[in-house]
Amino acid sequence: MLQQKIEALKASFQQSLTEARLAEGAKKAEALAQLKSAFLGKNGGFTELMKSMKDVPAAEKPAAGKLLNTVKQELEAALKAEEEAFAAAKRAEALAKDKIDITLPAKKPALGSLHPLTLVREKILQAFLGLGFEVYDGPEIETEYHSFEALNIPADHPARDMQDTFYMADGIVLRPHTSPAQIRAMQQKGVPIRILCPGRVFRADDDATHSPMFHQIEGLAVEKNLSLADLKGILEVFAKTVFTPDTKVRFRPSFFPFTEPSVEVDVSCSMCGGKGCRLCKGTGWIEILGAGIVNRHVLENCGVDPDQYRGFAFGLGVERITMIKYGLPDMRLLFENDVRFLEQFR
Ligand code: 2NL
Repeated sequence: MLQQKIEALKASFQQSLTEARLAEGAKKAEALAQLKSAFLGKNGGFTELMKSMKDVPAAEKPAAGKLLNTVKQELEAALKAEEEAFAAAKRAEALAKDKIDITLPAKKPALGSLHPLTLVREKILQAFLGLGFEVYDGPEIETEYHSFEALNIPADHPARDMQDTFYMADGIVLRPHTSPAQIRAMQQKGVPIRILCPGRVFRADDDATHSPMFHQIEGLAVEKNLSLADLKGILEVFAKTVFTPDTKVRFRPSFFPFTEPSVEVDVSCSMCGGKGCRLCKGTGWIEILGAGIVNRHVLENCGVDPDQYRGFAFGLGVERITMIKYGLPDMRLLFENDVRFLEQFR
C-alpha cells in the first residue's frame, strides 16, 4: 500500500521536475520553489507519507521506512542538482551580459593648455632674450610723471585726457603703456641697457578692437653706437620668430613724442605672403608695432647724456600680434575664455 503511494509520489515529482526544467528565468525559480514545498515542505506529499507510517504494520515498518528515506534522499538530490544548475546558468548569463571590453580606448583626461596670449608673449620674449635683452618689471599703478612727463608727452597731449587714461588719484594713473617701467629701468640700472617690459596696461576704451586692459611689450636698448638699422635688424629676428621665417619688415615714417625719428613697422602678410588678401586688406603688409630712436629729452630725463648714448625703443600690443598670428576676428575672444576657443591652442 505505502510502497505504491511512494512510487506514485516519486513519479508525480519527476513529472513536475521535468515541467519545471522547461520553464525559464523567474518562472523556473518559482516552479522549483513550488516543487520543494509541494513534495518536501511541512505540508508536502512526502511529509504526509511520513505521518502515515504509524498505520503501517510493525513487521513491514523497517522496509517501508527504508524505502521512504531512500526515495526522499533521491528527490532531495534531484531537486538540489536542478537548483544548482539553475543558479549556475543564471550566473553565466549575468557574466556574459556584464562583460567589460578591456580593449576599448580609455577616457582621455581633460588637459589644460596655455592661453594664446601667454603663448605669443613667451614666443616674443624668446626672440629678444636670444638677442641679449632681459625682462624688467614695473608697477601697474604709476605716477603721471613716469607715464607722461618723463616720456616727453606734453600736458595738452590727447593721451593725457581723462577720456583715455584711468586717473586713480592726484598724479596717479593706471599705466597706459609699459614705457614707465623703461624709464625706471634706465634710472635704476643706468646705461648701456637692453630690456623688455611686458605687462598689463590700461586705457578707457572698449570695443571689438580695444579692451580697457590689454598687454604690451616694450623694448629699449641704449648703447654708444645704435641706429635705425640695428632696430630693423632685431625687429626682423622678432618677426621671423613670431610669424614665419620668410617674413619681411618695412619701416614707414611716423610720430611719437618719445622717439625721433619715429616709425610704424609693417610685416609682410603671413596669410598671402605679400600678394594681398583679406587679412592685409589687399596691401600685402600688416602694421604690427611702433618704434623709433629715443628722443634726447627722454634720455636727459633719465640722466643719460644724449651726446654720448643713443637708444632705440619699440612698443607692441600682444593682443594685436595674437589676432594677426591666428587670424582672430574679434579681440574679445581672448578675454571670454570659452573652452571651445582655448582648446584649439593645445
Ligand atoms: C605703439 C608705439 C612705442 C616706445 C613705444 C619708448 C619708451 C621709452 C622711450 C622711447 Cl622709455 N620710446 N617706447 C617707442 C616707440 C613706440 O609704442 O604704437 N605701441 C603699441
